[in-house]
Amino acid sequence: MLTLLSWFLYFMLFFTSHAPRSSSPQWLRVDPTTHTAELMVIAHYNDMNNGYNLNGGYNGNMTINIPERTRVTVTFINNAPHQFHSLALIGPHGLSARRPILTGASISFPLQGIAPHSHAIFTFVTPNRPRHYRLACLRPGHLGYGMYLDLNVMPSND
Ligand SMILES: [Cu+2]
Repeated sequence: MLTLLSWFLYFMLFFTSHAPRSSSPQWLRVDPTTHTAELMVIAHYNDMNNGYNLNGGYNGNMTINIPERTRVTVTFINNAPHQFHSLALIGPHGLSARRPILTGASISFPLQGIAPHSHAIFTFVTPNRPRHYRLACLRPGHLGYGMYLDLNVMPSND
């Protein structure tokens, strides 16, 4: 009975993508000893928000927390059937960003995006103090349609 309950909770945690304000540790691996992290972000992960989502999140209803002073390697996958999508780290407000807010924190051509069923990898370093950001698709119109997650840089313990 307990096992059944565990499986149910596991299922809810990993496959329910429309929970409001969810934090998403399953997309992130952090190694505190080397100050590195690996983050996976999938555009059009499911049909939420008509596919204009990142890992199933949109309109900032999903939050990714990363420690300060960490080198983050982002693997971005476009799972959309037809649409180009992109990914960039931007500031926490507004819908008119056209470039990443930190050096290196986007795919090569964020306004253009990458083709369906392709991927891109980029790396950036989080600042040495807590900050609020968004991870967003910068294809024209997509940010305004809600294609962004919240990303918080958190204090580390050392
Ligand atoms: Cu997009």
